Amino acid sequence: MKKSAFILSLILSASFIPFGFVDAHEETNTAPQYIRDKLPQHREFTNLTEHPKTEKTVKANVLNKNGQIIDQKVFEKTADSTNSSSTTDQGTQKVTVLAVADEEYKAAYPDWQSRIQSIVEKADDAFNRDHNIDFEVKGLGEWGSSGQNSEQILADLSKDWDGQEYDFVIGFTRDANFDAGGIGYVYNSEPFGSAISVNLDQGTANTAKATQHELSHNFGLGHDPQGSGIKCIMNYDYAYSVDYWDPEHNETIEKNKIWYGN
Ligand SMILES: [Ca+2]
Ligand SMILES: [Ca+2]
Ligand SMILES: [Ca+2]
Ligand SMILES: [Zn+2]
Repeated sequence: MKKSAFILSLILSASFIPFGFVDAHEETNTAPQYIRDKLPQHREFTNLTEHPKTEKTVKANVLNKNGQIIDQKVFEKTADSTNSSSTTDQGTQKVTVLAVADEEYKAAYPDWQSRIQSIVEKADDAFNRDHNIDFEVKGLGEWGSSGQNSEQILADLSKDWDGQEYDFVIGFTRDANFDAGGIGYVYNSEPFGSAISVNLDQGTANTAKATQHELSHNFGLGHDPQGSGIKCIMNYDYAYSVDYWDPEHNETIEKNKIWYGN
């Protein structure tokens, strides 16, 4: 079976209830859908060469595993080195992010806090530019990731960190069992709690691309068919090479962005 057909069959299958929280009231169309998103890993490990643009100065709470505030960190607004008109593309719709690193990620990077903040700030540049949505990292957390595969690790993040007052919870992992470039929930209506996704460490540049892809799923976007030639970050063929969406996906983001922020 083709990968696209396989994914579609998972979305459509009423019996595919991965972790018990997709309830049976399908006719209400409110249960979050689940996508088994095997966004492939990139061949290369590529880091950003410049610090990405932070659109607005933000103070983030640093949380321990129990959710208690143990520190605060300020991320100053930075200019966009690639765009001189740095105020024109600043998203006025502010959405909040809790960025969490798992134990393997933390062990690899003593600077994990600024590292994952940079990834989110790179991933949101296109959301600012094309949809006026600005992601703000308001929380930084630790996470003991566990699971046999990426689906279980996504569910583990949801179990540990959903229920906080953030629009998005984004996990960053180096867990050896995480068998994808990224994975996220595809919602068909506003999620009850936070929107959840997890991305593999592939260097900050590639991880930012995966993060933009998974955040897009959180807005209800599906995939473009591979081999279609449609250039969009939601097409596996281009997910690591473009930073924009095709017109249909742009429409979906505009329709659903009311789910998040103020
Ligand atoms: Ca940014
Ligand atoms: Ca931002
Ligand atoms: Ca782990
Ligand atoms: Zn995907």
